[in-house]
Amino acid sequence: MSESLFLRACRREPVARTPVWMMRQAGRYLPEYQQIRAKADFLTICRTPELAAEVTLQPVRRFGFDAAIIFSDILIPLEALGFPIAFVNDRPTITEPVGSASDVPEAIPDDFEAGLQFVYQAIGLVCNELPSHVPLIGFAGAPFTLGSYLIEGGGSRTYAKTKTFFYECPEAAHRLLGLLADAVAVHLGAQIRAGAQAVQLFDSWAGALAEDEYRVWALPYVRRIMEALGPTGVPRILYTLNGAHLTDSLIETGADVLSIDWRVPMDRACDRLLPHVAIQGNLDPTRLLGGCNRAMQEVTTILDMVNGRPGHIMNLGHGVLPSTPVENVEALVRAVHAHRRALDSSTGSQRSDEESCHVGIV
Ligand code: 1CP
Repeated sequence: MSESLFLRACRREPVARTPVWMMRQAGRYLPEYQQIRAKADFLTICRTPELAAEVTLQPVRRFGFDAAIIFSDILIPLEALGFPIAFVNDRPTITEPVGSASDVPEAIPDDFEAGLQFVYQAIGLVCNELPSHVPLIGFAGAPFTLGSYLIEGGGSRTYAKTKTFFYECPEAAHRLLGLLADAVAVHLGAQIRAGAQAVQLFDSWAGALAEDEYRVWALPYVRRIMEALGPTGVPRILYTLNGAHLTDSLIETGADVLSIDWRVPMDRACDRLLPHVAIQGNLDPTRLLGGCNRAMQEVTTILDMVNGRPGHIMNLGHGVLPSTPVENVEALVRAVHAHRRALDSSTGSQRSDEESCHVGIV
């Protein structure tokens, strides 16, 4: 398994070609996911190990990605912490949000891990099926992002309730974030024991924080999780949307890989980050909405900017959009593979423009 391109890139070791996978690679843009989804709602798929395992494997089979990510959701562990979740019009909702200091649980429930067994079982099933060179990524939400869902009761544009809670009840807010950090460390540790060979922490909404606030409300808790997982030796990936202003702090978290969005060009990101961490990213998911030649060109532009430096994993800057044409995802993977061939044949960074959009992935 040490031969996995993905794991080698996470460790900034040289690779024969850039590994590629996509955030939200299992999901609504895939017809085979839609077929399962027509018979089972989203939470049922998450809670049924056989279904979760099947949808995890679908994109790996179809596209030949270099990593799988377990099908679940960042909100799933919140239920095991005592906060029921529901999807209303496809948007996540916390039915009993945190509104006051007394709503913050005193401790992680004794049956927290037991309540998440379906995730660990799904991981076991996936690991039995994956080819040996394709590792499985486990994941969880980071404390700020999870805390914002708990306090807002769902998604938010301004995080007004979250920030009000932070400012008015700072002691309870820190207690909540600490509890979430410990729970996430337990959940990720259990995923690793079940077979996950890398973990990704999604701090999707932490980009809403100015750097001084990030250092108070996010950094200590992300670092606590990274430190707890350090002894496992598995690569720890940290994703932050809109996080370019947080770069110094993100490096300080102790993550092995920073997953970045598209707002900073890849050549500049490489110069700044590669001395410290590996980089995952950074194609804007909306750039997969045009034709497939365009998708391939966008990928080639990013790979040219990396210019063969070790420590890059090709990915999107945020999750794939449900309206993305499947052919464009095929084109993305093909462009990454073609870039290797271009390098192999010493033709510099020229890609094979003549490759048709309709050739399947092998
Ligand atoms: O079928 C459906 O209707 C459900 C759509 C869906 C899917 C496929 C949701 C609802 N979650 C997921 C799966 C999911 N979520 C994965 C699976 C593995 C994969 O990548 O293939 C992962 C890693 C997540 C992580 C997740 N969930 C994040 C972090 C990443 C990100 O997108 O920023 C967040 C914020 C969530 C919450 C969530 N779950 C679902 C939705 C629509 C949302 C976002 C809601 C919002 O904007 O607040």
